[in-house]
Amino acid sequence: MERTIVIIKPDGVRRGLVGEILSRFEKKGFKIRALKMIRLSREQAEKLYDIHFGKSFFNDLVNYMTSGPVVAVILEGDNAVNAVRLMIGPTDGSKAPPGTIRGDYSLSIRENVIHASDSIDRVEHEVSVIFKPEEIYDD
Ligand code: 3AN
Repeated sequence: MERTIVIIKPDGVRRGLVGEILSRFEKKGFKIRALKMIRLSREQAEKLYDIHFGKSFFNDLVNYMTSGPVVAVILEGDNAVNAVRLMIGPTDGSKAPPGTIRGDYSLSIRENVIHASDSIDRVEHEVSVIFKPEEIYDD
């Protein structure tokens, strides 16, 4: 069993999409192993997106990610990292296929509703930025 982390971004929370998005993951068969609403600090947002440090959109990305609460969730299931990336769709909502979360709910490359880790190494890093070990539940 593999785990991944998803973060419903400030636009997703503001627009009332939390229940809809969590419902998709639950119906797909993922188990929720941790879940919390949190306003990211600048430091957390910068760590989360450290691979984009220095890019033209980095500051705007951090400003946006700290602009309101997010909902962070650890999901567990077979092939979780790839399966969840397929469900969220490509980065640019205006190009994401219908049926994906971004394809159904976003027209933007920045305000694209949801983040999901893109590798097992990133899962470990991103989980450590947001969750304490005691906030994660096993069976
Ligand atoms: P993904 O979230 O699909 O893994 P990344 O990791 O390339 O995409 O980008 C991280 C976040 O940075 C995106 N979710 C988006 O909010 C923002 N972003 C990426 N590329 C751009 C861009 N060209 N202009 C503005 N924001 C961007």
